[in-house]
Amino acid sequence: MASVVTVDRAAARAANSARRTFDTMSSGRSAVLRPESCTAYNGGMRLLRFVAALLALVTVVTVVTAQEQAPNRREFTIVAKDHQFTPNRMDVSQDDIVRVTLRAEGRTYSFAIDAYRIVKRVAAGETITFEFRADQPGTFDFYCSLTSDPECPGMRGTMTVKGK
Ligand SMILES: [Cu+2]
Repeated sequence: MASVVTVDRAAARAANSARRTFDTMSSGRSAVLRPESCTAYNGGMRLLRFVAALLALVTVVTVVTAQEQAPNRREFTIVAKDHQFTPNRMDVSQDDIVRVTLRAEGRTYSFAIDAYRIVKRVAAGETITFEFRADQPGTFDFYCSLTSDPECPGMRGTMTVKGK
């Protein structure tokens, strides 16, 4: 009889121990009974959640950064003819990449924007393309900087760069 009691007590202790382990595991949201690896399992889940949160944060930061870094591209085709630019307006936003295709008809013209240090010459009948970043907000004249014709100073257009 004595040995049976001992076995019963041992069994009861084991059952109590298992119940405590189960209670501990059940107190969390995921009641998974894995007595031997309980601590390691919880630690693993915590690490996984941390890594997932970190990945989400990195993704958000990457998307925001990409949006800030990818500039808009704006294209304009301008014809210089009879001492006029057509069209004679360019409306862009700050930091846009502005690509200008400029064609000269009848004679040689140029296209200059002082504040942007731009002077481009295009020979009669030819087409040039250039681009620049509109990094300065404001309103700027573009004009023909050649001095061979008296009409040149009056050949003007306007570029408006809307600030961020
Ligand atoms: Cu001119």
